[in-house]
Amino acid sequence: QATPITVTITGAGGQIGYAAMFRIASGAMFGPDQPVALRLLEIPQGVKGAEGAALELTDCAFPLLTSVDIATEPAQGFDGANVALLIGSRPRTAGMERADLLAANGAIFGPQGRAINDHAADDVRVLVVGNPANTNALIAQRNAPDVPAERFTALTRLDHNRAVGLLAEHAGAAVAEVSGVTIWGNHSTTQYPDLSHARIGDRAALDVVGADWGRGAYIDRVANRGAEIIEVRGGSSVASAANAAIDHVRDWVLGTAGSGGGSDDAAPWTSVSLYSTGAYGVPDGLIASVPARSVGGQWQVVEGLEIDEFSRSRIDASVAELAAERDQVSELGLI
Ligand code: NAX
Repeated sequence: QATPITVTITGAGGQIGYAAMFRIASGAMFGPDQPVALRLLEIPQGVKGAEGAALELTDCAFPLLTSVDIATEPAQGFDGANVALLIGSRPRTAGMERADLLAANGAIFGPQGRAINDHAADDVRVLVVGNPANTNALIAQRNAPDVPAERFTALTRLDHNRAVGLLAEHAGAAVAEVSGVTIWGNHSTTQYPDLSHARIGDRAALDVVGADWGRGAYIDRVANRGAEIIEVRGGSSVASAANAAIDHVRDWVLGTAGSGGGSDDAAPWTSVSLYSTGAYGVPDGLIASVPARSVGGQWQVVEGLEIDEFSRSRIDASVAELAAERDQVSELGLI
């Protein structure tokens, strides 16, 4: 049997961790032939939740699950991690000042970045889910100087999947017919769900749905979908967030679905918040959402897309928010 892949899940006693771990253990992340070892990292208040989940994992008798370890120290939690899902964070609550939010997350993602740097496996891949996800990923990355920067990513796959799902629903088309959707920028309400290059079957998506909707109400609907879920469900997105995290890591490790591992112009892409090296005018070092394919276990930004004036201004606005967040955490001495 193959060597197990060690997956560390932070915030494993919480909702998204709970929704993710059973699917990971069942093979949804790496396929039906790849064993996994789980490490659940929590703070003391969350340990009972992780312990309870671990009991249930035993009761599933997953053939692919080789071990479950629970830790409260990052050094132990990230020891030998091949994949790190950073889900636990301090999200914004009502009345919280931005500086307090960023400082609280600096206190989480700085030490976690250092522990990943010192203890994770050489091939570690990091996905930050906990909000503010892009800037938390930046904090972790800047605290892990020995890990290649491109191994730090943040989750905008949920936004991408929402964008695909809502487009298909509106057009009365099958999800499988939709391609070429991109989420640009920050995982926040400034994000830009871009249909400029999207297709439904063999037609341009904007011709099918009309630019009034595709560049109007659609953008707001996708960007505010999290709030819509909270309003209707009475709680934030959980299963869809866990699903997106699994999609993100699966595509990263195994290749973008349907691309056959190739990087030809026609191959499908997804949206990933990646460490920028300047593509599409995103300043170096920001972790921003871009269109990307995974080839040979590495993300590659889709090159050469034409960006019109409307798209340019929307991308720039969201990227400006990321730059402002970076400046704030820098002023706070967190990076
Ligand atoms: P929960 O509050 O259910 O769980 C969070 C867990 O993290 C808790 O058990 C807590 O004890 C633990 N935790 C806190 N600090 C920790 C630390 N330093 N080390 C280890 N564990 C720690 O939240 P849940 O619904 O699971 O959401 C988790 C995060 O995902 C939130 O920050 C949320 O805002 C974010 N989301 C991000 C999304 C995205 O698309 N990027 C979408 C869904 C979700 O809103």
